[in-house]
Amino acid sequence: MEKKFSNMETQVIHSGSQNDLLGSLTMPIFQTSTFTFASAEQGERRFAGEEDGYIYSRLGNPTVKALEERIALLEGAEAGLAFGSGMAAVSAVLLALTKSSDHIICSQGLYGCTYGLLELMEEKYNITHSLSFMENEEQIRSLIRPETVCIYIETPINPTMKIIDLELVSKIAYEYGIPVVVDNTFSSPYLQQPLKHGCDIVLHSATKYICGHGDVVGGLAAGKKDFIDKVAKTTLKDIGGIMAPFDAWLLLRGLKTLPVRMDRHCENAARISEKLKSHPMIEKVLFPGDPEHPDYPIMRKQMKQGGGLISFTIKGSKQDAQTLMNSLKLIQIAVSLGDAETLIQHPATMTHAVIPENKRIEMGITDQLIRLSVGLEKWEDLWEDLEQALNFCMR
Ligand code: LCS
Repeated sequence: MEKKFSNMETQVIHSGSQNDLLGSLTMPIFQTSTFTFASAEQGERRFAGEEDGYIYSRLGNPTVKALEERIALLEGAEAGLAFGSGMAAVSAVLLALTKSSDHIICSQGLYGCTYGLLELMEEKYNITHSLSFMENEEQIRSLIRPETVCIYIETPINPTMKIIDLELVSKIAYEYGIPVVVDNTFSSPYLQQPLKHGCDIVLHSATKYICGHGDVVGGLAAGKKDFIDKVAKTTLKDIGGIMAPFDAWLLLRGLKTLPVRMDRHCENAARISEKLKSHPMIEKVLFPGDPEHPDYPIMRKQMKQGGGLISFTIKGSKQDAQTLMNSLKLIQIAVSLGDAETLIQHPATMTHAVIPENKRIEMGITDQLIRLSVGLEKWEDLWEDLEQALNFCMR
């Protein structure tokens, strides 16, 4: 039985297929690799697509399907799909959209491994890409070529926190019949629903806010049923980056508290951003929820709140950035984001180290840039830790 609700706080708990088996409150974990057929003929019908039903867990699994239905509803999409990692989702979607010698337009700033994938696609299949901040119509139009097959956006951009105007991009892309893919990892569907702004496909590293507890690596995609079915039957099924049932179960559990967690992440980040701005060791704070952030008006248009991530540059060198991180006592040094624990990382030497230095600098990722994923702790405790570390660096 499928239930639909209009408020996300209720949707994250009740929407999608409900399990009726034995009345269990939560979806069971269907920890099985394969499904038996009542007869050889039934197996034939299922493979031929003439009869609904499960076949083999790489082609579909009930626990995973419950998550796929839920992400589709949360993103306002026709269908959803789960993957073994965010990168499995990114690669399956990009490979489904492209063929050899095509061209992709991307945001000037991408997660390091997404950039690595684009380089790989160019090297192996001559699929080229152009990077742009997409600040106005001319900038976007000037990059569109006959062989351009998609526009791929991160917003907010990891880790520079620039915001791309989704309505502007999708309006132009629509004129040319080019699909717009949005990596919505930094916002989660609670803060931003790209399809409502005219975009076509939405992706997540579910490892982050969707999970929320730092214990799963997973990916999700959502969009039109035709496209999602195509990915399911090709670049997911045949490349094989599927999600395990237990991970889907953990993500369904994590999703239930997404709105509650996001409100706290956002509030904590806003408090910390204000405090950071007034510290003499800080050069610049990059936080989309700050009214002084240059993209604040676009953020207000398409996001519910500014998010839980803050990047900032310090006055000093790479060594000073590392000293600052090493001086923290509560905040932990780790990549990933969106967890209950506040995490700090140095993009130039960690998440974005694979990007050549000149390209990295063009994106705004300098040695002085530090990214903070603000967790769910009491914000005063977080600030106390940051302040003592910043003060230590100034000595
Ligand atoms: N997209 C974005 C925006 C990401 O930040 C990441 C991972 C991915 C896709 C890939 O997802 P994964 O395969 O790891 O689930 N971002 C990371 C980060 O910023 N720190 O560690 C991983």
